[in-house]
Amino acid sequence: MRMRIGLPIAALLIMACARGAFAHGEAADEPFLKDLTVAFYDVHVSPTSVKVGDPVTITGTLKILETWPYTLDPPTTAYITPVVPGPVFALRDRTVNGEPAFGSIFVEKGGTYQYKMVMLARNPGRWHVHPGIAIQGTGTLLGPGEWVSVEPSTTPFRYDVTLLNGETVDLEHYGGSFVWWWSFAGFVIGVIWMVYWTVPKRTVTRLAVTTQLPVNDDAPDIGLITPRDHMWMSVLAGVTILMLIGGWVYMAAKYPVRLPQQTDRFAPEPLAAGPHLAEVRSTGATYDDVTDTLLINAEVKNVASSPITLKQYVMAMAAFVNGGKDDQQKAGPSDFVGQLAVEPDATIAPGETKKVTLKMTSDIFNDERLIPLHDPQQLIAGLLRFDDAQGGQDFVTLKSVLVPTEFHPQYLP
Ligand SMILES: [Cu+2]
Repeated sequence: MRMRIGLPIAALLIMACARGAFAHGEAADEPFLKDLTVAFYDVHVSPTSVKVGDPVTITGTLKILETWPYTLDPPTTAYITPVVPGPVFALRDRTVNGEPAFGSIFVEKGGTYQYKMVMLARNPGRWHVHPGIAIQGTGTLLGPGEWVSVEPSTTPFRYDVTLLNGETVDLEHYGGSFVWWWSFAGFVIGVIWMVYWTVPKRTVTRLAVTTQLPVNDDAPDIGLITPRDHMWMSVLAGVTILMLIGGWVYMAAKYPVRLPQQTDRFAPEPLAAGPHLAEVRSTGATYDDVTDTLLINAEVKNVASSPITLKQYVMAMAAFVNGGKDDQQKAGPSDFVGQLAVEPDATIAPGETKKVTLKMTSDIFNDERLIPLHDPQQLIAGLLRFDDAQGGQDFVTLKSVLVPTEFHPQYLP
């Protein structure tokens, strides 16, 4: 009885206290699940203002880091996907490393995947659009998000595809009413069965009695299951079998040309490797939770034949840029791009080894929960981007042990 009152009160309290939800829970994953698994960079979503039926393109690159945690299943099968709140867009085309990728792909630790996804705006609204990679055994890991507003259109949404026989159909409505009514017919049979056994009968309302009976006892002496019940259940089973046979005959007659559903899985060809520019060793990182400042100390060795500069640090969905506004815009959606200060900020000569400190101050560390503050393994990982004078780029994975230095008062005992 107490539960009956308590639960609604608890529900009301939760509803009253809950604040408006931002986006779709992208901060929910543990820091290690974001930092050590996949780094997303060069993400672009455009255009950010469209009408229903218009295309929106997501481009970018992701790397499955060598630091993939041993506590997770190794990454093998995955698909790269737009992550949006429900079916508000329809995916039209997707390529990975230049090849059309209709479904899942085979991936590996250390693999770099450049993707392009074109989707059509389906529902009006303002939607947060991310690229993501769904990895079997792990779940979907998110890249940075961009807001896209979709205005209504005067023409209703269509998704035309050409079939093997040359006919063009609109997938948005194709077979829609048949699927609806056919499923409904199956549902009705189920409802009749359920009502039959629960409303006029006492099978459920007198559980105390019925649970005492052995499984195969019809208990005709107390009128639990009568020969009449057997007859009606046979009728329901018969109708179900007739529906199945009817369905098969209808399909064979109406759609004589059929092809089994296709799966197309492949391991994308690796991208052409750029020049290898640097070797990096971490000498520790600290995070100050009061000022939201991440410091990473590293030793960088230039292994190229020309001077190199450290331009960017990418961690999970965030990119920190050592450069001006233009460089920041190129790095990804502005909510997920921050400033990177490199100390000393000088080019590193060929063969030279230099100690550098990377300093980043941003709300995103807290907002996206990127920093492990109370974990059994205080590790972060990301990609360092080095540029050489010839326009070459090299992304080097860097794993650092992180020590929190200052705690918010709320964390202190
Ligand atoms: Cu989002």
